[in-house]
Amino acid sequence: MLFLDITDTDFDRQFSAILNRSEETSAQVLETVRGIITDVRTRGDEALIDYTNRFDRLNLTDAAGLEIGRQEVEAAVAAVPAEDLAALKLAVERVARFHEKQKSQTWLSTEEPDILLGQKVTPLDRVGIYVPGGKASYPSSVIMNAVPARVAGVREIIMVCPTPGGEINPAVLAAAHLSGVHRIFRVGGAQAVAALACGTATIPRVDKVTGPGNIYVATAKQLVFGQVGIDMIAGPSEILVINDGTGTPAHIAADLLSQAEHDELASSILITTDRSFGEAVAAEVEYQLGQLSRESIARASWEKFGAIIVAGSLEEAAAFSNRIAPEHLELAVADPFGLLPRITNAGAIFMGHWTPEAAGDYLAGPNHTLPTGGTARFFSPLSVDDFVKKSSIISFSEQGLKRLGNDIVRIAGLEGLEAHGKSVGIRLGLG
Ligand code: HSO
Ligand code: ZN
Repeated sequence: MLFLDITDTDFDRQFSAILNRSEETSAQVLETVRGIITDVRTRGDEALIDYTNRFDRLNLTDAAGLEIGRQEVEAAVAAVPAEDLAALKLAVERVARFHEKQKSQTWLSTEEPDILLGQKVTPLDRVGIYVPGGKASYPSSVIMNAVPARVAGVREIIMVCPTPGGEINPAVLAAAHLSGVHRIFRVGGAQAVAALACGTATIPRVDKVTGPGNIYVATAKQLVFGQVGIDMIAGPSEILVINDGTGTPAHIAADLLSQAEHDELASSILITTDRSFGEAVAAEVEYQLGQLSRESIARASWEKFGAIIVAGSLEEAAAFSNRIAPEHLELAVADPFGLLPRITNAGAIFMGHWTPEAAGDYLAGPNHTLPTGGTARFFSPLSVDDFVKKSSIISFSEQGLKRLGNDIVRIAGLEGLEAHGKSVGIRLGLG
């Protein structure tokens, strides 16, 4: 962990290791993924069965086995303890309610005579949600991807999830069921992304692929982008906490560790105006690390990509945070709403001492799919907007075309595009 003063002369150099921590896509990974995509495109289900049997140690013999049927889903739902199911249900309801507010409407403007202009909003027809298998198979990620798609009005939501050794977390299937996922397939990796992008006899082609995944999945999404839509490419998790010396060091330490436990590459940073508060948090992190079941992941992350920084003022802290553009930003200060206007780059902002980041991960309502790696400078959280597209609407009456026709012809002339001009002229008798 780095303990730095923001005025240290080599602050930027010391800090650069934290900023440049994402995984590089090696040429090897790129080549492997390219090969898998080509294979799925040409051999379809047969390729899917081969890869799934090989990577997930299954014995599928025909493509029908790729789908997780209704009965299996219902059995999983029944296997989830009632209180867990109730918590997932609450999350689904709250996330749905929040995302309802994001819906944009089709509109038509009549502010000019003779001309109607507008925008038609249409849900994507079919989307594919990638859900990782194994340890990082999170029900909350199913909810955060499927619910906005459902709220947007997507007709068919397909989920793909690898089942290593045939195992799948029943809570993931329950979350899919509660969120409105229509079909689920037991495939993962680049082959699953390829199947969603190209379609096979069994897995229908989708319009957009969303959801987190490992480097193979992320690379596959990048390679199929253009053929289908994708959401953002999620990098390792990040949290940045701004503190003014108020609050409880043990609480802040717990929040820092909640991100560190995700991944050895996760980064947790505290910037405080109070050096002794920073020192107390450092001691607390050490103490709490020893009590975590995922200690080795959290410790690796904290040691390499953890930092405590002492700033001269909250203004300085906010400016630093804007430079990092963190995925999660906690304003653990006495007056978080007073500080908020200074914040310009952050995926999600958690206000005050009683809003731990984990609330947003699970059920506050906003999406937990957030821009990472400084991309909060220009990306937004996953939202209903990611599951709709917009068409422009233009409607002129004869009067309208008469009013603007000459200028259309004039601009067509500037571009040397005579046929454009004539398409107007022929209507208006301009010769
Ligand atoms: N914090 C993660 C999302 C997550 N947390 C899922 C727990 N489960 C996104 O950065
Ligand atoms: Zn999390």
